[in-house]
Amino acid sequence: MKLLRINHLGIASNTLDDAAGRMLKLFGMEVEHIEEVASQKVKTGFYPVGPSTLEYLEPTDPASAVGKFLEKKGPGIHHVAFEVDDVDAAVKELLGKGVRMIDQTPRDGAHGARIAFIHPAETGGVLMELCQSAH
Ligand code: CMX
Repeated sequence: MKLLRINHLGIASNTLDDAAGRMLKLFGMEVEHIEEVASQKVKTGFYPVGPSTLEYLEPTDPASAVGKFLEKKGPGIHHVAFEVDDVDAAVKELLGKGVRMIDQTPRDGAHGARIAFIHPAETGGVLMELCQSAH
């Protein structure tokens, strides 16, 4: 597979309002898009930065992946997402190498993307996402 770019960095935040206040104060940036990903029990707020994006994540349930992360580690970088042109092929390639995937098949993410997570135990402690954009 070829990693095309860093599509986004996911940042865990207690609330999207808190993130919005910081982005406005620091960089004069307003949120471009807010979307709830019900399957992940998370609300996302997107801030484009050149060819990439910051994706703030607010848990809608403390027992969700982001809720547990916040409880354990506090706010901060949660995952890095790489753009690929064929996420199905990329996941098959990794499974073929015996890599521990959180998602054995890609699933729907925010912005109509199809995504799959690699377990952080495989990556040196960073949660990595493969992402195929809708456009
Ligand atoms: N980055 C790095 N390590 C992480 C992590 C993260 N974001 N989240 C958890 N971990 C680590 C923990 O520190 C822990 O490590 P140790 O065993 O060394 O202590 C280990 O993973 C297990 O952590 P846990 O708190 O017991 O959590 P779970 O095993 O229940 O789940 C994980 C961990 C990564 C499998 C789970 O968070 C997951 O499935 N994540 C993928 C989905 C996701 O994150 N969704 C939110 C974003 C959705 C979106 O952007 O659309």
